[in-house]
Amino acid sequence: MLTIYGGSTFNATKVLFTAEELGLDYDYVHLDFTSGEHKSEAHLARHPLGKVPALEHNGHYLYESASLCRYLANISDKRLYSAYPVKAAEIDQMIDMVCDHAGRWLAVYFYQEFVMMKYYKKSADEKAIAEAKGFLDQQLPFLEKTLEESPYLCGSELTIADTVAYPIFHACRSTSVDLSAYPSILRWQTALSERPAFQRAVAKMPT
Ligand SMILES: N[C@@H](CCC(=O)N[C@@H](CS)C(=O)NCC(=O)O)C(=O)O
Repeated sequence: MLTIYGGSTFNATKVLFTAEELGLDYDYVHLDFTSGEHKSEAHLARHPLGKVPALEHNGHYLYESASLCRYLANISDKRLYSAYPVKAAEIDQMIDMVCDHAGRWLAVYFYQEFVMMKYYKKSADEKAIAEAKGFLDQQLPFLEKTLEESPYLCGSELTIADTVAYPIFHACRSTSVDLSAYPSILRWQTALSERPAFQRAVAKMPT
């Protein structure tokens, strides 16, 4: 029995997208942040910090979105991942690279221009946005070059590097992040957004 606990956030989308691409049979439980469901005793037993996503599989609780995606691939004969240590390490390094660098700064845009405005009715902190833009200007050219050379982040096939990396790019479509200088990233973004598995994943989340 596999259950994914999520909320309306790009980190939960990563796990649903991966599960859908793998064709897994799972239940999805959507936690309502506004009523504090993620801080309930029941959810704190699944995630020590009361965050999403979290996963329950055969009585085991797991959390951290990229680790969850890797786990789902591992229980699916390593599909979207690799049985070869070097290839698996290349996929892992791309996940870390995107999450720790470009993804981190894209998340600043999402937080400042979407979460702050929608949930806290506050305007974006322009200094934080300028800092994020400065780092993205340094980091996005690497992703552009990678995607110029191959259709996906780790070569010719979709991997969990893509299913983990893409949701923050998708979330930032409603922000002022400007990707017009990066045609290969835009091509990758469109291709992933059109995947039926991605569309099924986002359809599970109330807006
Ligand atoms: N590194 C974690 C981040 C988890 C996280 O921060 N989740 C946010 C939503 S994107 C959350 O649950 N926030 C609610 C809270 O912290 O109260 C992951 O990738 O799963």
